[in-house]
Amino acid sequence: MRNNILTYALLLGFLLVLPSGIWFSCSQGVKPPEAYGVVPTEHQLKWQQMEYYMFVHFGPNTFTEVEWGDGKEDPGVFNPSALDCRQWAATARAAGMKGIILTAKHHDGFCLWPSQYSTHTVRESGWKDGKGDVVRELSEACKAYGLAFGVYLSPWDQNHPSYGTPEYNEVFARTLTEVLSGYGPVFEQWFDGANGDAHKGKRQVYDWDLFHQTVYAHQPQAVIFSDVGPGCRWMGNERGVAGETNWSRLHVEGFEPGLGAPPADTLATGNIDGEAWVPAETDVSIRPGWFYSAHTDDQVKSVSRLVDIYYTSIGRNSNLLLNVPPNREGRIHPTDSARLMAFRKAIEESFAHNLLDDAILHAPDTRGGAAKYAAKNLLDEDYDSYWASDDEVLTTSIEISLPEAARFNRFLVQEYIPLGQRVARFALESWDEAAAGWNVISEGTTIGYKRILRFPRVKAQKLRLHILSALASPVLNRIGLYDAPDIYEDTRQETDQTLIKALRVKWSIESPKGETFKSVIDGDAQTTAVIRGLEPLILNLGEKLRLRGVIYVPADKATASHITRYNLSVSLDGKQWTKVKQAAVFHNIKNNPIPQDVRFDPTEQAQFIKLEPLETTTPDGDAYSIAELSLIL
Ligand code: FUL
Repeated sequence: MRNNILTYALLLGFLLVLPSGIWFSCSQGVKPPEAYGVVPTEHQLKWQQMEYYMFVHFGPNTFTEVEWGDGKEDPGVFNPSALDCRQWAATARAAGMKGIILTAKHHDGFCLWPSQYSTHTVRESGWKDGKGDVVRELSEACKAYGLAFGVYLSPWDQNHPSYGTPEYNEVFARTLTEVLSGYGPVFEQWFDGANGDAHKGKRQVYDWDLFHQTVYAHQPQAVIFSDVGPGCRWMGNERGVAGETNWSRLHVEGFEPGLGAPPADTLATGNIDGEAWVPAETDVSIRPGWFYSAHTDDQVKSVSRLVDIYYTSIGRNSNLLLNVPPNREGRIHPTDSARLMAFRKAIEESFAHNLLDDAILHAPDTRGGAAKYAAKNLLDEDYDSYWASDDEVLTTSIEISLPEAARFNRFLVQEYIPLGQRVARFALESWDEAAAGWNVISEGTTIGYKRILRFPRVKAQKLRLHILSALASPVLNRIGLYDAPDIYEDTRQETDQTLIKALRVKWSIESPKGETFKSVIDGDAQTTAVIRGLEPLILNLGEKLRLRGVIYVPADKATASHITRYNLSVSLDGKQWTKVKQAAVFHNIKNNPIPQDVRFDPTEQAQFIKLEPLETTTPDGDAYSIAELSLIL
């Protein structure tokens, strides 16, 4: 009897406990998806979540108006009259940026702090009687404004006497140590791969392992930027356009920054099966060049251009590092700052209201049917809650019902990247009641941390996110649907261009002979001439003019052969020439093929212009390309 009672009690207990036990195992027993491939470190994830921060190019070039100083400048040229790093920080903060990266040392070797390893620094300048330190002022301003601080240090150094010898690696490591141990936390260390001296035989073999160890010894959390990471990578151009397909994985074995980097188009897209997690960072300047020049005050990028850049960078799984160069006073120019505020406003208005807030989501393939992985997680603010499907599911969809039909023109989707990047192709579709079928509104390839699709406004009530191809079961943590307002604005003044258009009718190309070369003066930068044998280009203006300069517009392609070194002459009669530039250089033209202003002392009168190329970006090539030749009057 005693036994019976015991058995009875046990059975009852079992029956009472069992149902809740079963329920418990259903919800908790569904294992989370395993990570796919390489994944970001905790620091890379935090970095990616910053999304948008400021680049500051400042130094002697600000005063000499060149893009690449040669290190022979008198340090005295650096003399900002009213340097105000707090104004930079306040501007960045108000623009919605999360940090600032400063060119503490550019290719001219000039250090914006009084480095003990150089004699070409703020200490040697007249600024603040040689007692100033821009790195100190900016790092403190960043702290005060709640911004992260980052450092750009160019390995290429045209000033340091040891450059080109193994000793330079030690010098550079000590220089790094100085900056990384003396100014508080650094979120990103930027290593520029550019080396304009490489072809002249002055080639430094960099000790990258030493440089990386030095960074991590002092700033273990710092994300290291270079063409190939290891923390984040250059995305291959300076136009602000990341690959539409953009994997955060990259093949890095056998590559190194600079000349040993993968091709630009690989950097733009990453590698689907890359063995390292090296997400893209899009660096682009708000002005045509990286350093301030008063001549570009009317060429600050328009709001719509900046908004385009937002979509081709942050909207394509890349962070955006937007360069805003301070002027000779040492302040950000009001035009740049007004543009930044309008840009922020345009983006905030675009994403102010997620039309999915009240939507009902239905995901048939939710992982194990478990609440933990339900589609509603796509709409909350918690980064770590996500929707996932079962492991074997590689194509699936999430149906979306809006409370009523709505108009929209943007779709945002995020993968939960701590578990890797998985989706290879997806589409946003709307239900067509009449045809009883789904219509594609827009589609994309990779998603990654964040992907935004932009398309003409449509109206719909029932939609679906269709995952068409994935490398592993999709894991998404956010989706959004928005109706971004259209942008109306007036852009740069066209006065000069109108005048040139009127003058251009009289122009002709004297040399080389041939119809195809007319494209150089057709006013259309999309049409490009390729001139063989490095033959000089001679332009006849058809009348005598007072000239202040010439503009060389290179072909808008990194693969084209651009002129890097040239002579420029002017003439009254096409016979007697006066050289206004001799062996002059177009800096950084390979990576940033923007129109190149060649300014000279105004000529009395000139009717002929001769551009004589001496070297091109393809050093052994014997041809150069040119989209347009124009005038500065
Ligand atoms: C390039 C440099 O050569 C430019 O001057 C600029 O600093 C840009 C951000 O990177 O490689």
